[in-house]
Order: sequence, then C-alpha cells, then structure tokens
Amino acid sequence: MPIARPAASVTLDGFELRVLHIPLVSPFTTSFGTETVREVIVVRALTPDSDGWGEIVTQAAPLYSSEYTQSAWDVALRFLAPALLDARTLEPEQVAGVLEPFVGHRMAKAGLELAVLDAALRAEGRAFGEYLGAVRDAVPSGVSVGIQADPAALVDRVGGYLDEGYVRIKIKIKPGRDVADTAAVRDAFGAIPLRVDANSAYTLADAELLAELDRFDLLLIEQPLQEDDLVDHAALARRLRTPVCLDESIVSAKAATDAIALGAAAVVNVKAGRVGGYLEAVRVHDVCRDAGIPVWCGGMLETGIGRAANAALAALPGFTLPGDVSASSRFYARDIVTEPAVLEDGHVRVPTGPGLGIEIDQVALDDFTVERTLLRR
Ligand code: SMG
Ligand code: MG
Repeated sequence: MPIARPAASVTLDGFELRVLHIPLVSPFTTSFGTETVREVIVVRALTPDSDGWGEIVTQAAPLYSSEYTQSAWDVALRFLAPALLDARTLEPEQVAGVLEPFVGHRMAKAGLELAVLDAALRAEGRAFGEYLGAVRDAVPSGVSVGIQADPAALVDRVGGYLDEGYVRIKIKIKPGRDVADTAAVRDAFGAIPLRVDANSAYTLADAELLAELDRFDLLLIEQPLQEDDLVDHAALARRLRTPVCLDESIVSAKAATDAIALGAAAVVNVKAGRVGGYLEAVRVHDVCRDAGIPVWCGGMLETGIGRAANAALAALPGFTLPGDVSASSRFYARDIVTEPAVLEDGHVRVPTGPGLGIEIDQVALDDFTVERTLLRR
C-alpha cells in the first residue's frame, strides 16, 4: 500500500538544527546503559510557506546503534542538508533518493525527511496520518519499562503504568536480570499483555536460558541477539516458543524481507529513525503485511514531534499490536510541543491538524537547546 497521494513539492530555503537536552522524569535503563537526560536533535526545514519539524532520534553515544548525536549532526550539516538545499525544490518522496548516495546514517536522514514532509503537508493543509494511510484515529498505547534496581521496584513501576491505563507492558532485560524480573511481573499482575526487550544483550549460546522465558507466555522477545545476527535469530527462533521480534536488525524494508524469509522474525518493531524515514517505515509495514507478519510501532523516547509522527504511523492497518507510543509524560515533565500526547483510555490520539498536527512550544524549545546552527541556501 504505497502512499496513495504524494505531497506537493516544497522549496527549501534552509535547515535549522538544534541539539536539545531534555530531563527525563526518571532514569531509563536498558541492557546498554542508563539515560537521565534525553539528548536529541530537532530539525526545522525553512520553506517560503511554512516551517516543517523533524527529529533525529540518535542518542548521545552509539549504544543502541552506530549513530549518535555528533555523528548525525556532522553528517546532516556536512552532507545531507546541503544535498537537499542543492536540490532546492523537491517532493518529500524525493528526499530519500537525494540522500541515498550517502551510506547509512538512517536516523539523520529520517529526521530531515520528516521536516520536509511536515513543511509540505502543512502548506497543503493535509494531516500526516491521512498522508501515510492511517485507518484509526487513536492507537493503543504500550509502555516500555527500563531495568529497575530490583524486581520489587520493577513491580512497583509496572503497577503504576497499569494504573495509568497502559494496555501493554514491555520490560527491558539483560543477562542476570531476565527470568527473575519477568517472573516477578507475571506473579504480581497475572496474564497482562507482556513483552521483553533485550537490546542485543545475548548470544545464541544463551538459547537454553532464553527458553526459560517460554513459561511466561510472553507476547514476544525483542532483539535478543546482535543487529547483524539474522541467521542466529532464526536458529534461536526454532528453539523458543516465544515469538522472536526484531528491532535493531530491521534497518530497511529489504532487511525485513530477508529476516522474514530466514525465519528470523515472527514480529517486527517498526521505527522510522532506524529504517531511514517514515516512508521506508511504511514500506516495512507493507512487506510485513504481505507476509502476514504483525508489526508495531517502536519508540526512541521521542519529543512531541516524533511522538505525533509515530501515532500517525501506528494507525496504519498492519500495526495490529500495541506499540511503544506512550504519553509524553512517560518520559517528560515538559515537552517541546504545546499539546503533548496524553493517554486517553489506554490510547494516544492521532493528530489531525496540518502536517504533524503539533505546534512547537518555542520557549521550551529554546530552554532545552544546547547547540544550534542555521544552514541557509
Ligand atoms: O520511546 O517508549 C519509548 C522507548 C521505547 O524501549 C524503547 N526503545 O529498543 O525498543 C527499544 C528502545 C530503544 C531506546 S534506547 C534509546
Ligand atoms: Mg527494542
């Protein structure tokens, strides 16, 4: 299901990039570390009609993937934004092609493409959700829970989120913090929809240990092995009853096709940043849907910009499982948009205003900015 009606072209006058530091309401711990402040790059595309906003979802360090703030900053300012400004007038669907010669750097590309898309759709008065092919006006909201001090603290934290109305829980695991943590949550809350996410912390040698998780009837185990371990994921999948879901490994629609063919993914986590943009994310959705593989929308602790875009993406028909599209308050006491995403009866609404359907809180944006550059044509 490609984009039904392309967006009109836009003329690019410049790009403004900012690095933001936004405090998290509580530390977020995964198998690769703890974040207390979200470092993220916000992109503003300057066009004659309207500004467009995007977000580059890298982290400060290359721990989730090879990209990180300063790599994205450098490649965006040195190569990607200049190539787009040289093209000057283009349709948002042409952005990926202009950036294609530059290998990798998918999160940086995704952030720029989103800003161009937002500008184009705002100028047309069209909503991003309608453009992508959304079929729902709200999406069920799951929450990703970081590793806590101990299983009791994890149970407390999960209980709080269930009380808020989140419809699905995902807990982060790592070696030494897997079976006991999962057991504690199952014991405390019974048959809630529950997933675990290892962020590549295991190897195939851990298959027996990971098979112990089978008794918890998890919805899935997310990315147990390394990003490039497709064959090992397929081997692991044959030894587990728990469905294997890939996150880090799925860097494109082609990678999704390959993973499915190998039997490495029974479920796919779709993240626009990881695959180079929302348009490629739609293609990942499409190949999975054609193959009968359910998908869900992942998260990268997005600000109100990326969170609005994710809600729209998660409203596509193949997103049959609740994603990590939580309320802004899950991570932030103060967001950079005037109306941050809220949880309503376990759902997050898909914005309907022009473009991403958000307005930037300029004061908050300025308060959180630690670095800023304007590139004009
Ligand atoms: O945005 O709710 C969110 C975060 C969801 O757990 C989450 N993301 O591997 O799926 C994942 C992690 C990656 C985040 S590390 C910065
Ligand atoms: Mg993940």
